[in-house]
Amino acid sequence: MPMSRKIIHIDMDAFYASVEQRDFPELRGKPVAVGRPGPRMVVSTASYEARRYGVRSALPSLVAQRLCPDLIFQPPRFDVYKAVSMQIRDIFRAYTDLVEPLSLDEAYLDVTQDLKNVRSATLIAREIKARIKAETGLTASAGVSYNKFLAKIASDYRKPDGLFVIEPAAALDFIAALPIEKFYGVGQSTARKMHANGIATGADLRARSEMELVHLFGKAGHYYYGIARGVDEREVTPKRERKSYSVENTYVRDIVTNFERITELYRLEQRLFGLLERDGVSARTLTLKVRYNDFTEQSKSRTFAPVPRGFEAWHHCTADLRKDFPWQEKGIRLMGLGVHGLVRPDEAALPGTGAPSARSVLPSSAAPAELTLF
Ligand code: TTP
Ligand code: MG
Repeated sequence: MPMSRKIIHIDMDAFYASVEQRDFPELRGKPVAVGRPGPRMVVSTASYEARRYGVRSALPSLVAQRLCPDLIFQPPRFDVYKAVSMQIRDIFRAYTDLVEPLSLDEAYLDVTQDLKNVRSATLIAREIKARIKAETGLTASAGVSYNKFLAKIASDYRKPDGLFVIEPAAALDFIAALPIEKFYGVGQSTARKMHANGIATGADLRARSEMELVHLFGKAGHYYYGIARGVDEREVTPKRERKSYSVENTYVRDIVTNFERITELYRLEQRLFGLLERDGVSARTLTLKVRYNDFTEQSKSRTFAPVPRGFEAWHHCTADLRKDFPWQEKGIRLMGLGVHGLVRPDEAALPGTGAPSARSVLPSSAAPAELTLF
């Protein structure tokens, strides 16, 4: 069984409706449908209060009104949903490069190696949920497992505001008990066909041979055969070009000597510049962030020209930047190193941005969004 990956699936709860209830307090606690009333209209989504009446996505508005006479129709505000979507994606990208958005309100994250060195996918999911709540006022549900299929099912399992983990050892039993309607990728017509063939649960599905499933369902049969056994090798494929790279580390024990500071910084350099190398990109601006044991924070950036290339060049830049930090008589709790102003290979011929410049010490709250990670 593949056990090597850590995948999180995050999905916002009653997304459009929750945004409306957030922005219009008079809608809170009420049955709300996002969409327009009247013939030929459909409901985009419904608040949990409205779902109790059977109102849900894609239901004709007339039917929804009949089911719930007190239903409040709220016209959609896509620009606001889009803005929230960008906010949550920024939160995801603080933890990993591998973010695959599926729609405005959901995404897969591969956190096998996370940028903050948290290491635990469950802890990351918890942190992400808390940050979404703090920064947007909305709740999300998270599923954690070792592949996309299980992570997606897990995020749905404890909605709303849920966090559900399917550990590798528990996966097979979990799948066996699952009604096939719950399997992602099994639509209504496939579900009917499965029932007609005596397949009602994951256990029933697992009892069938791959040949039989391919015979019944064509190419999808291979996928069904795999997921019945907890096997889903699909990768998390990021969709957007990134604007910055950053790594950081929180230390269990404060760093107190200059030697440790340099060694730990060197470790961060290896991680960060390794990522740049992997992706074949360079950058103009380097930022170093330090958090001390009294929770004060210092962050400094320098822009270099020409654009540094290769580990050696970056190492010299980091050493230069380090000189901007006067040695403090307090222990260091966290260090972060990052770059922005990315230069991709096809821009290599472009000149840099002029002479090196140092920016003054920034409180982290004043740093641009892509630097707040440090
Ligand atoms: P979903 O995540 O499917 O639904 P949801 O977030 O509203 O509710 P849940 O708590 O069950 O996740 O879809 C996200 C948004 O996409 C939803 O708020 C509105 C929009 N949407 C439509 O406009 N039409 C549709 O048919 C569906 C399914 C969603
Ligand atoms: Mg949702």
